[in-house]
Amino acid sequence: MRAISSFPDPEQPATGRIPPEVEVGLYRNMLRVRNAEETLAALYREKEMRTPTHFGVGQEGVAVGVCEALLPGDVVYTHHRCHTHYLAKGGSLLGLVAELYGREDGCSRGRGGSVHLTDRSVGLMGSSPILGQGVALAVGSALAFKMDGASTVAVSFFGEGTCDEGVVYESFNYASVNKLPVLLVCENNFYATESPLETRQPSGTRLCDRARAFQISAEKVDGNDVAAVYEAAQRALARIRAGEGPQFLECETYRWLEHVGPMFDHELARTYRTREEVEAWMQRCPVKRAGHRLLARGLATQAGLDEWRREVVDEMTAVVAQAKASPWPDPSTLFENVY
Ligand SMILES: Cc1ncc(C[n+]2csc(CCOP(=O)(O)OP(=O)(O)O)c2C)c(N)n1
Ligand SMILES: [Mg+2]
Repeated sequence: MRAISSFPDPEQPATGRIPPEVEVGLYRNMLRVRNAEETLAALYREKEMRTPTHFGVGQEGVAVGVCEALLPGDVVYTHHRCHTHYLAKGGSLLGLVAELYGREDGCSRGRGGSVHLTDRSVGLMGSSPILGQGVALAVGSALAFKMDGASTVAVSFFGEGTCDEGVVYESFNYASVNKLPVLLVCENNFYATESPLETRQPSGTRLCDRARAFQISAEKVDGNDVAAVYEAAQRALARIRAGEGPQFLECETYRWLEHVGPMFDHELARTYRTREEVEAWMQRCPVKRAGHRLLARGLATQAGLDEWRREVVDEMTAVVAQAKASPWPDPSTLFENVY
């Protein structure tokens, strides 16, 4: 099990001292994101959603942990696996669901689909399926913030496969030389489409060392431990806001579903990774782990966790009905906002 043998190897585990209200918020946000994506994945099989969809089920700890540490005015750029980041940054559930159904109430008014979520009102500046683009754009935003003397931070979420793109290193270099306020968050889920990390990078490669080569300080964290991600993001953001320039976080995590689409790989008899490996990572479920910690800290009861679950299910049920009732975009507006 390739992706298991290298895990876990965080540089700093969670301290266990997160304020209770934050710990509860991290759990409830992850639960909401998980339920939204699992519901969408189930509905996707009805073939009413026609957009190619990359689910982030299993990776919620990264989006929620980082976004919880941000200030509302901070901005986020992401790539194709973007639902988690949109919701974690405060995006509208209806905006997400209606976008996947191609409706006018979608955050991109039904024109973008799953890989083009954008919502300036919550600082989700853009999602792009072009790997590396979200890194360059975040660095550009960070340059603007620095020139304006603002304390705002730009965040880029990208996969470890995106670290194989040249533009990423041009962006790292520029951000470092100019000490730009950008947080570079690499979600290392060990695969790019169906290609494992070890077949793409020389053995022993450490992604953090790539950032350090540009004098960017870097930290590796257990991405399935939302508290550890939150604390690492807080440390990195404090350094950025102190003027120390870009920071890199490598968050090790794992995607449960196929690369694009709602199925498990084993349902399609895919062989690029084993069912045992997927199931071993499902045992490390970030949502369950956070729930166990709440119980252990006495911050929730099992009945309380069940009640929160019912709340997110009810919210999602209502939003799906609303999205399906939302109007289609008027064809006469097809060329609006096209540049
Ligand atoms: C510039 C570019 N090259 C190739 C692709 C095709 N592509 C889409 S997703 C993907 C894998 C991305 O892997 P990673 O960055 O690790 O993100 P993950 O899908 O694992 O979240 C590839 C190669 C693309 N979209 N853009
Ligand atoms: Mg990947």
